[in-house]
Amino acid sequence: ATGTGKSEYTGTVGIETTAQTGGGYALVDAVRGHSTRDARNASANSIGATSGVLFTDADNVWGDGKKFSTDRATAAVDAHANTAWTYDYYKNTFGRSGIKNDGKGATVFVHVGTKWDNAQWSDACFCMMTGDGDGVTDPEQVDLDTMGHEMTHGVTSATANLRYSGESGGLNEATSDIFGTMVEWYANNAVDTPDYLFSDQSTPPWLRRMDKPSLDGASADCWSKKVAQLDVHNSSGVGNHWFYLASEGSGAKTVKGVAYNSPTCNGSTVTGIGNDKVARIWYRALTVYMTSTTNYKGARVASLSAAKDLYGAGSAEYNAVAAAWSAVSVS
Ligand code: ASN
Ligand code: ZN
Ligand code: CA
Repeated sequence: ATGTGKSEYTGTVGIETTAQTGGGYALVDAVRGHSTRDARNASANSIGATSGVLFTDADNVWGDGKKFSTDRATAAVDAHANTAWTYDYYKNTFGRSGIKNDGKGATVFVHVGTKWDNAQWSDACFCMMTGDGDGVTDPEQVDLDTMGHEMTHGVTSATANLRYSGESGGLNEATSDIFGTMVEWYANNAVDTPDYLFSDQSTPPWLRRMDKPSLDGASADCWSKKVAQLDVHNSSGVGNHWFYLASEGSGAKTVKGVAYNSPTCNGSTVTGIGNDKVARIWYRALTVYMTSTTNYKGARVASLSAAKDLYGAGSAEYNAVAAAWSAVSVS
């Protein structure tokens, strides 16, 4: 069935629901396999696949469209719809049927914890968990790039399985930021104006950005030996910066109304090839060439192997990938 969702970030949206025997509807997307549950404020570390309660509704009209809503279904509308966008991005771009490519959907939890200003993926429950934000400036953490980021952690686990520490951890995080961003570009203005800002709707003005990651005060723009010591959400900066440079090129540029200014670390000028191609290259690198211990040097090799497969050695695409890695000091 198709329900009407009054989302907090996207206005009124169609959502895939399931009619229940005995009447009413459940927040189960039978097309993509995910279901959305109210964690009832249980903490993230206590949640299992069947924690909380499945959202149900009598008339298939869900939520009230407000941020920080007292209607608990509102955040569920965004989480449910944005998980569907993410599934569709992987399916329609790469032919991937869900996180494990087996057609099965994850469980999605909203209202995790109390004022938990975060979201996460768990392999253990095959579930995504989202909190309600800080209750002041940050609303519920259910916007599209956030859901894309968390679901991508599941995809990474099921493929390269990049270990979540050191440089491989930074690559794991960058992969989630890259595909979280690409889901936003895939959905286009149906959800939000696409950008290279991460978590800009739920953590305004943004939590991380890809043109110059160091603008967040902690992320790395350029590779150095020190990068492995950073938190994985900051060593990701090198990979995010590479992705931006390979996509859009270096220097100042306004894209869909947002002003970016991406410096290179080696004084070079990089010309971008567009984020669709870079994402294709990264997906192939992730699913064919990277392993749990891949570091930044290895990611350069993996993405060049992928670019060679897709576009040929010495192609403009291959050369842009190489130039962007050199521009973030990975050679
Ligand atoms: N939002 C964070 C992430 O997905 C959560 C965490 O670090 N556990 O990376
Ligand atoms: Zn993450
Ligand atoms: Ca964004």
